[in-house]
Amino acid sequence: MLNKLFNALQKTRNSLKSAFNTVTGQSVSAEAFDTLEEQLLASDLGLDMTDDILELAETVKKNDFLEKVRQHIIQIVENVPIMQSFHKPTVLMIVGVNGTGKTTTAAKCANYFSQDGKKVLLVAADTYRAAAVEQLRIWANRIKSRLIFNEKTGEPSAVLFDGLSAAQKDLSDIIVVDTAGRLHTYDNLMTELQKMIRVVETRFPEFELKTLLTIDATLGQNSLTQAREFAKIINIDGVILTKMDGTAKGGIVLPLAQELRIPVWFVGTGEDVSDFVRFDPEEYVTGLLGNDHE
Ligand SMILES: Nc1nc2c(ncn2[C@@H]2O[C@H](COP(=O)(O)OP(=O)(O)OP(=O)(O)O)[C@@H](O)[C@H]2O)c(=O)[nH]1
Ligand SMILES: [Mg+2]
Repeated sequence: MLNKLFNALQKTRNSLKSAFNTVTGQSVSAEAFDTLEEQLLASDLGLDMTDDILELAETVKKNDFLEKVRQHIIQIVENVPIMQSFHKPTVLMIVGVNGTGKTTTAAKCANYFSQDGKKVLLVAADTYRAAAVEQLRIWANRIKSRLIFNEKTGEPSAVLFDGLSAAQKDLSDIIVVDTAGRLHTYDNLMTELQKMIRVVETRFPEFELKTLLTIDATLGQNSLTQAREFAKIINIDGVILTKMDGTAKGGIVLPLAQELRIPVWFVGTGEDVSDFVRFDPEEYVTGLLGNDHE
């Protein structure tokens, strides 16, 4: 488990390492601080964290610097509550911008919880994209999960209703709902999302609802804007960071925690259904800064 996150953070780790090397050498010039600032921003650590680290670099002796940075980052990440275990049947509604990885993530979530011994049901509530149901059906077959879909309707709330009715009957523990991609500016699609949320809350109060936003880690600051805007319209319980493999922008967790106070629940580390790890603050910091054995 540790290896997947650690490997996915390799590029970010390398770029941070070279950034920190600029200020831990013998003589530290003003240019070195500028370079450090640029590199921290490029890793998407966010403005607040970048300022904090620059301040540490100026005030702390070089031997203590990395340890102080580590402690500071752990403190920020640990301040945000992580995913709790569920005590009653729970609906995980996967929402987000087009192409950020919702359908793949829905399958990954279903697989994760079913391997955890939960009874899982998938609901294909993206009624917009023609191939969306088929894509989820392939995943559902592969992970042997029950899937509720209705290709005859253009009403996501109707599919959701069917899905939750089925979940009630077969006593599912976790219901994972795939939804259509949308930008926060698509008013009608955002209204529709609010309607889906109401369906769960008013018609199926026995289910807990958790709304999870998929964020494409490769998009860096743009993703942060997306999260901020979504959070203004609907309640976001957690983020799933997708495509963490292959990006040097793995610092994105920090502004999410520090500025938006939205916890990261899971991290996607590849295209396979098993490329999915539960977010753990300490593992994350080790992935970001390396460990002593490196
Ligand atoms: N490398 C990598 N690729 C990923 C990851 N998650 C998703 N992808 C890829 O990203 C692409 C888009 O994924 P989808 O799951 O279809 O995204 P979506 O948000 O459902 O897209 P729309 O339904 O069109 O909005 C696919 O090619 C996935 O294989 C990940 O963690 N790592
Ligand atoms: Mg999709």
